Amino acid sequence: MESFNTDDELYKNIRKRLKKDLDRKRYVHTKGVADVSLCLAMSYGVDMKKAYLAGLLHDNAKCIPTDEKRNLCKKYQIVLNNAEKKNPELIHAKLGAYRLKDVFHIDDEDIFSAIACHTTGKPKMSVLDKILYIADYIEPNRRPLPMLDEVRKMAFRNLDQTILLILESTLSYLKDKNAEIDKKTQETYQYYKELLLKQEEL
Ligand code: DGI
Ligand code: FE
Ligand code: FE
Repeated sequence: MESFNTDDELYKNIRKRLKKDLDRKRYVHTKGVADVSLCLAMSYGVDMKKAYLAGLLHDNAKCIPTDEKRNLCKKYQIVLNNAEKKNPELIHAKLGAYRLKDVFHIDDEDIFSAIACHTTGKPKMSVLDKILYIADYIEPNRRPLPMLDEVRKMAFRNLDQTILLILESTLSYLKDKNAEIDKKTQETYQYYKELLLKQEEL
């Protein structure tokens, strides 16, 4: 097995850069997500290095001012959908994925995918995609969210069931707020609901 150590220069340099680019709260959240991604990777047999990097880097674009986010999307030729145009808080996922190679010199399709879909999810997520999506929700420093205790317990038992719980909770939160629901969020919910129903029928 390839050696892994969170004290390697690679991770130290990334943390140093993130500490500069993110506000204090976001930096603490980021370290929480990286640690939980690592635990889930151990539990589900995923590459620890990829899981730790995905966790560390998932919100790398979060604290960029909105106008600059839009300019950077043009630079990377990122096409924004309607929900992203109306809700700029969604942009940091795709933008963060494109900055991986350019800013952090990480060229890895699996990490790119996990970061690009970490806010909305997507149908047919890889195990790494699921781990990051879940770690973002359950990391220890998150403010109390609905169903958090159940979601935390489920995370180490069944990834798909956990994804569905998180999506249910997110959709009901967004509906309460009257926020525009990204097509991807709705599609992901539908996909995992049907998948779990089919599994129950077996
Ligand atoms: O970046 P984080 O705060 O750690 O978490 P995140 O990347 O999941 O982003 C969370 C925000 O994104 C939260 O304010 C809810 C919002 N969000 C998630 N799905 C949708 C959404 N917002 C809209 N408008 N539509 C969605 O489908
Ligand atoms: Fe995020
Ligand atoms: Fe996050």
